[in-house]
Amino acid sequence: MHFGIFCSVIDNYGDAGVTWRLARQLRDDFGQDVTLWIDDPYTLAAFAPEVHPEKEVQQCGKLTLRRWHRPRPTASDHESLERIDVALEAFGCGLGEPWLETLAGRRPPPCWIHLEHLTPEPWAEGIHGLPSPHPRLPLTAWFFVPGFTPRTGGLLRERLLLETRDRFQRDPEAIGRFLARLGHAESIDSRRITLFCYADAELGAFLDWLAHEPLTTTIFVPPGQPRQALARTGLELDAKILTPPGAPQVRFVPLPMLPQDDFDRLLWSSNFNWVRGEDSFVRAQWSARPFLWHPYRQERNAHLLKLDAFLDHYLADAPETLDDAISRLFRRSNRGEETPQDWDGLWQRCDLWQAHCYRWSQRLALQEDLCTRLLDFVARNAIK
Ligand code: TRH
Repeated sequence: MHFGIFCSVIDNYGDAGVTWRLARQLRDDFGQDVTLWIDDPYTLAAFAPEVHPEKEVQQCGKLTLRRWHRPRPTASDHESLERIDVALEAFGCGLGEPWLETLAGRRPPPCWIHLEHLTPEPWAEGIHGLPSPHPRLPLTAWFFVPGFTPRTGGLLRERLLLETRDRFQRDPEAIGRFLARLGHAESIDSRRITLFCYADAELGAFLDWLAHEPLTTTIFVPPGQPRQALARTGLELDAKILTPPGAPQVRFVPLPMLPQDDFDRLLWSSNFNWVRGEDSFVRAQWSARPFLWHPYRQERNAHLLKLDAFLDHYLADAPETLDDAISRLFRRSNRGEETPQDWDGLWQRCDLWQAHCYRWSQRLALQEDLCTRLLDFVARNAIK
C-alpha cells in the first residue's frame, strides 16, 4: 500500500516526531510506500539529519518527503495523490477542500484517516474506529485514536524495539560507547537524568532535592524549553557544563537535538527521564526506566484529566507504597507544587520503581503496536 501522511507543525517537535516515526516504521517494518507531506521540514530536520529541509521533494528510501503547501496541491502533488491508497491526516491538521476534492475524484477514493492525539482517557475507545462522512464529498473519514488498551489505536512500537533496548541496557560497554559518542564518557560513573520538560516547569523542588543528595548526578538537557525552565531558576545553561553553586556533585550537560534513535538511546541509558507531550512520553515508557510526565498544557486543565487517566493505567498493579509516591509526584509536579520530599520519597524506592517500569513496558508490549493496528484497520474497515 501507499500511505500519504499529512503533518502540520503547530509547535515544538511532537507533530513532526510522531509522523516521522510512523512513516519510518511503515517503511521499515512493513515495507509500505509512504509520502509524508509536512509544512515545516526545518522542525523535522532538527532531529532527522538525513532530511534536507530546503528541498521541495526528497527521497528517503521508500519514503518520499514533500513540503506541504497547504492551500492547494501542485501538479507534482497531484501525481503523488494519484498513487496513495490511504490519506492519513495527523492531529486534525485539516486537508483543505482542494485536496479532498482531488481524493474524492479518484475511483475508488483512497481511505481517509484522522489520526488523533494519544490519550489514556476512556473515551478513546468510544471514538476509535468511528466513521465520519464528509457532508458534501463522497468521502468518509475514519477516526484512529492511539491509546493504552486493545480497543484503541495502540502505541507506536517498532518490531525490534524492546529486544534492541534490552541488548543495549545489558551491555555497559554499549552504553559507554554511546555516552562517549555524545562527548560525555565520564558520565558513565554517575546517576544520569534526562530533562526534557516544558519552559513553564517549576524546577525548584527538583534542584533542591538534587543539591541535598550525595550521589554524583549528570543531567542531560536538550536545547530550547528545558533550558528556559532552568534559566527561571537562575541557571543559565549555554554551551558549557554547569555546576550549580553549593552542589558540586551535580552537573547540567547541554546536549544538541539528537536524531530520534539516539534520543531513544539517551532515555535507555538514563536512570530517570523527565518527559513531556506525546512521543517522548511513549518512548520513556519503552525505555523501561523511571520517568515523570508533563502532558502538553491544555485549556481548562484538560491535561490533568489525561494525567489522572494515565496514572489509572500505569499504577493499576503497582505496589501500594509506590502507587502513592508516584501519583503524588506526578500530580504535584504538574501543578508546580511538589516538594523535595516528594522526590526523595520516590527515589528511596527507585529499585521498586525501576522494576515496575520494566514490567509496565513488557505488559504494554503484549498488545499490538499502532502500525499493525492501522494496517489491520485499513484492510478491515476502510478499504472496500
Ligand atoms: O515537543 P513536544 O512538546 O511536542 C508536542 C507538541 O507540542 C505538539 O503540538 C503536541 O501535539 C504534542 O506535543 C502533544 O513533545 P513530544 O511529543 O515528546 O515530541 C518531541 C519529539 O522530539 C519526539 O519525537 C522526540 C524528539 N526528539 C529527538 O528526536 N531528539 C532530541 O534530542 C529531543 C530532545 C527530542
